Amino acid sequence: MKRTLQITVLLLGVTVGGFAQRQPQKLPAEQEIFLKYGADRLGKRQDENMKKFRDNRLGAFIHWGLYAIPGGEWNGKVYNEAAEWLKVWAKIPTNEWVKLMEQWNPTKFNPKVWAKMAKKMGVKYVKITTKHHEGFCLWPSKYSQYTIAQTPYKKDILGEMVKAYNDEGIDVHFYFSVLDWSHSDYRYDIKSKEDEVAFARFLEFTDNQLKELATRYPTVKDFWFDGTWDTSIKKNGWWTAHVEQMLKEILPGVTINSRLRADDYGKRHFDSNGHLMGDYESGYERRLPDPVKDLKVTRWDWEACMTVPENQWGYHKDWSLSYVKTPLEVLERIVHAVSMGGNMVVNFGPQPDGDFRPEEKELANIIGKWMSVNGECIYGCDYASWDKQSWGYYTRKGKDVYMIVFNPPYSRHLMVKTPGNTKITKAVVLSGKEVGVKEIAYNEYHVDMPAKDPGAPFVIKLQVEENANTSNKYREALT
Ligand code: H79
Repeated sequence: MKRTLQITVLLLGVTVGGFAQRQPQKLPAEQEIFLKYGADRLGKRQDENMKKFRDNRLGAFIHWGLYAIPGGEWNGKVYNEAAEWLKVWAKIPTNEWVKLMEQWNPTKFNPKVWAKMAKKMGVKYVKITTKHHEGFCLWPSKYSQYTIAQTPYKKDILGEMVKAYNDEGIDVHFYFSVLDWSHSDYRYDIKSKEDEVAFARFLEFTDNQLKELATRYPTVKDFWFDGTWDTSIKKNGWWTAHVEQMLKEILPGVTINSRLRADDYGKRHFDSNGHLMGDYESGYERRLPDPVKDLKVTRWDWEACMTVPENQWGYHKDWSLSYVKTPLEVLERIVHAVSMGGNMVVNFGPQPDGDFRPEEKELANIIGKWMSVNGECIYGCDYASWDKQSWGYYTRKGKDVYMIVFNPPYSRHLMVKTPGNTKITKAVVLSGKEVGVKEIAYNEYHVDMPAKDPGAPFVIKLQVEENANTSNKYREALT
């Protein structure tokens, strides 16, 4: 009774403010409700593993599964929607879909080439779909009949990838879909005793697969859960907390995304008291936080992920069906994410033959070239908390502040406003020359453009002198 009343107060509080669509803010402790399966901590994790996750900043997603074979086309019809959901769009029964396993033979697959490509692109980690919604496992799971072991390829392709990426010093993260279209015990909701029994079996099966992944591949650094939005899972919030604990017992230090979690009341990502569950927020899929309204994102770790076409994660034959972002547009999103204190993961959907499509190779190349010159404004960098300027974004690492210029002004003066008691003492273009800095008013500077226009986004590193008493307050916008 008391609990119900408290929840009502909480919900009212959130809607009356007119921000029903936003995450509830932290409540005063006395108004918080008791949760058995809510947040495990307040604030960011500060251990070495989390620090590494955060410092990596740039990652790549690999969406590879049976869906790569039809590539968005079924019985001569091309579906424009996400290729990895084709089974749903074309209403293909599981027994027919899994026959695609007979065609899984990626003759051009070379994990060393994949790892070198990632290394050259400058990504510090790769998130691999171990099992997407379709249920096909890229590892020889002993709990499923739909695995790589039952294809002509036979070998443990996930293991080959893990080894190759690790050999290049790249962290491996596992994507895992709880939702499994191939499993007869999966339930979208629990409406009967029979559902309850079947779903309990399904959760045990999932535990077994996760334990299998965590023990077979002990170098995995992170689990990124997906397919956790159904009512059946929301009614079993206890299980999501259990999974996180179970994985952390097997792999101390492993990081886990918020999308796994649901609390006692089925509230996801953020618990009923407004606290983040899991280690980092993973709701930014194909979008970024709003730089003005979402200042709060700097309070927790977060990671965004993006597709290159509008919404294709798995391989789709025809990218002309939606707008394809240019490498510069992808780069700008990477920089924007880091400037707001987050990570960015760029998606790749390898072809069924094991090669990457030319557009993705070119993208990796262009990003890599830029990162090789300018990577120091990305890796280990964070939100700088300086006033947003229209020429681009700021990032910060310790005492260094980086200006990442995407829109140079005709005036050729880059306006910089520094926080109180902060002086700019020097400005240098990365892998270039020093540029002029002029103080034009109190805490206002003009930083010069490089003499020769770089013709591409460039980075200026600022050396600053701060009064020890200066505290960087939050401003009106992120960057
Ligand atoms: O793996 C990629 C996507 O396939 C997967 N996540 C990324 C990383 C993803 N697909 N869809 N979604 C995430 C969002 C889910 C949308 C849903 Fe629905 C809304 C699921 C249930 C309601 C749309 C409508 C899909 C089914 C019904």
